[in-house]
Amino acid sequence: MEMAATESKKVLIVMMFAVMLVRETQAAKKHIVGGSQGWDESSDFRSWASSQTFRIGDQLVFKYTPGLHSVVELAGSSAYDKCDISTATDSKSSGEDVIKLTKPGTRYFACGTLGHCEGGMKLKITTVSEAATNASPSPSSSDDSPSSSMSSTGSTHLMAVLVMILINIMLIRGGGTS
Ligand SMILES: [Cu+2]
Repeated sequence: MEMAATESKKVLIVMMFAVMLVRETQAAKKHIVGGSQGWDESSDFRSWASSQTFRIGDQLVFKYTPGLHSVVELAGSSAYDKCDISTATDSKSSGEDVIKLTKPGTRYFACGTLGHCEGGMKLKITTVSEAATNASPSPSSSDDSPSSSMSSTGSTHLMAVLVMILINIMLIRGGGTS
């Protein structure tokens, strides 16, 4: 009886860890726009955006030297294509601007400094709904190797399977000892 009790305690602890890990993989992420280069003219925002998965609850963080750049949110795709900053719906200039992604859909950002948007400082991101992320997203084309797309969704699935196995073990042991 004592053996069984400590054994199921161990299983419980492992299970709690597994649940925490699953939670961790689904937790909100902070996306540093442009990666290590940040919100800068030298960054390639198109390829950066395609390397990320934006989920509801995630945050965009624009890091730059205040005064040199700014962040404006544009109304739509035509303003984005034309770099029409006059349509800006929101403007930020702190140098570390945080934008929360609250709903699915596409959002458009640009630098408010004259000429910078035309020079490539613009960003288009699409936030996916939670349901869409579970059904493995297919980020566009070339640089998406099968192994990299497997790693995030794969580990989440693995953890889910592990939790199921552990729950089964618990139930079997519980049924056997009582
Ligand atoms: Cu700029």
